[in-house]
Amino acid sequence: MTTIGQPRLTHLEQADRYGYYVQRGLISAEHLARIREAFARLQRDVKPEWDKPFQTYYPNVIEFDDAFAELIDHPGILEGVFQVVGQEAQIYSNEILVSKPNQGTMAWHRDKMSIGRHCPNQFLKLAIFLDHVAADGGPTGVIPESHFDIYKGEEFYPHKIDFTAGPGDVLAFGAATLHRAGFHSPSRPNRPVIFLTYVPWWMKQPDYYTGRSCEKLLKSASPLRRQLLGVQLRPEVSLDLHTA
Ligand SMILES: O=C(O)CCC(=O)C(=O)O
Repeated sequence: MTTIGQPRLTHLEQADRYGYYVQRGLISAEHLARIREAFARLQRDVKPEWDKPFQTYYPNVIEFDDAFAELIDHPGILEGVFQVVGQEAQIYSNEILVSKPNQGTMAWHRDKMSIGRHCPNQFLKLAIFLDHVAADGGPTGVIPESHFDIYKGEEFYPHKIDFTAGPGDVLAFGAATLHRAGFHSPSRPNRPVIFLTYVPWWMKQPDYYTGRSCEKLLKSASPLRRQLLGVQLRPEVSLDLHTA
C-alpha cells in the first residue's frame, strides 16, 4: 500500500511526544471473552489485597489464569513495549484495578518518580480494557505532555483526556505522565482494568511489592516468558547491543 502524507508516529515517538499511546481494539473478542470469565472467577474465588469504597485491587492476576497471562507476551502489546522500553523488557507489576461508583475522581498522580524524573518511558504502564468505559464510568485519564515537567501538576489539569475505552483497547503511559481514574457515576457499573507495567531488565522491584510470585507460570514458560517474568534474558537479547 502506498503511504500518502506523513508516516504515522511510532509508539515510541508518541510516548516521547505526548507521554502516552493508544492501541484500539488490540485484544480479540475471543480472548476478551476468556478474560471476562477469568475475572468473574477471580472475583468469586480470590480475596482482593485491598477493597476500598472507590477501588478494589487484585495483584498478580497473570498467575491466576492463562487468559491474563497471555496478555504479557501478546504480540501487539510487546510491539509497543519493545519499542519503548527495549528488547530487554520485563514485567514490573500486574494487577486488576476495579474502579467503583463513588461520585468522585481519583487524584491526578505520577507513578514511581524515582524512575520517572530521569527516564519516564522506562516504566511503561499499560491499561487494558475489558469493556466500553463511558466518560462518567471511571475512565482512565491521562494528561498529554505532563511528562515534560514533573514539577508542575495543576497547570496541566485543563489539558486532561478522559479515555473513553472500547473493549480490547490499550492505553500505555510512562511513569511521569499524570493519570487517574476519572469520575465514576453511581449509575455506571464497576470498571475493571488490567494493568501491566514493563521496565528494563536491569531495574528491580522494591521488596515491598507483593505481586511477584509466578511459580505456576514458570513451570511451562517459554524463553520469552522467562525473560518477561524476570528470570533469564532470551539468548538473542544482549544489553551490550542496541536493537530497536
Ligand atoms: O484505575 C485507573 O484508571 C487508574 C489507575 C492508576 O492511577 C494507577 O494505576 O496508578
